[in-house]
Amino acid sequence: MYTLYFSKGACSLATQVILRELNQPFELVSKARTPDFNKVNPIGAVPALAVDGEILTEGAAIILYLLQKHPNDLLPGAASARQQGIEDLMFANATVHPAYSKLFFIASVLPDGDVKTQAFSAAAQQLSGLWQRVENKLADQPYLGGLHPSPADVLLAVYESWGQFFPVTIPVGPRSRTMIDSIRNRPSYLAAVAAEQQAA
Ligand SMILES: N[C@@H](CCC(=O)N[C@@H](CS)C(=O)NCC(=O)O)C(=O)O
Repeated sequence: MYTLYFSKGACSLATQVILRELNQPFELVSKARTPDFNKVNPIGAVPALAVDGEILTEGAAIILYLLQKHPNDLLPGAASARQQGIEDLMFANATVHPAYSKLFFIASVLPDGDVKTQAFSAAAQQLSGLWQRVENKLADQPYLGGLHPSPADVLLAVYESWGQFFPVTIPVGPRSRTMIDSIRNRPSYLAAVAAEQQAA
C-alpha cells in the first residue's frame, strides 16, 4: 500500500493519476496537514511516495518506479518506443515543469512593476515554444504516447492548468488542447481531482 503526499493542483496530481491508471490502492495525505513535512522530503516538495517504510521523491523517478513495478500500457515494452516514452516524460518533468515554476517564482519574489511584467512575458514566451514542440509532436498522433496516453501526457495536462494563475497568455495549440482535454476527462484524472478536494 502506497502513501502519496500531495498539494492540491500540484504536480503530485499526475502521480495520483498514474497510481489510479495502474489500479493501485493508496492513501492520500495532504502536505498542508503534515506537520514537519520536511522530515518526509527535506526539500519540502511534493510528490513524495511512502512505500514499505521508504520515501521516494522526484516525480519522474516515482512514476518510472511505478511503471516498472506494475504491468501497464502507459510505457511501451519495445526498446525504442520505451526510450521515446521516457524522453517525453523527462521533457515534461525536467523541461516544461521548471518553465512553469519560473512563473510561480516571479509571482512570489518580484515586486509589481515593469521588471515583473517583462519577466512574466519572457517566461510565457519560453512556455509558448515548449507547447509548440508538443503541438509538433502531436501532428500524427493524439497523444505523445501515440494512440494511447503516456505519463508525459498526464504531466502536461496537470502543468497546463497552472497558466491560469498568472497575468500572461500561454498559447496552446489545438492538438495539444485536445490531448489535454482528453486526459482531464479520463476517469483516473476526474477521480484524482475529486480525491484531492476531499483530502485537502
Ligand atoms: N523536481 C521535483 C519538483 C517538485 C516540485 O517542484 N513540486 C512543487 C509542486 S508542483 C512543490 O512541492 N513546491 C513546494 C511547495 O508546494 O511548497 C519533482 O519533479 O518532483
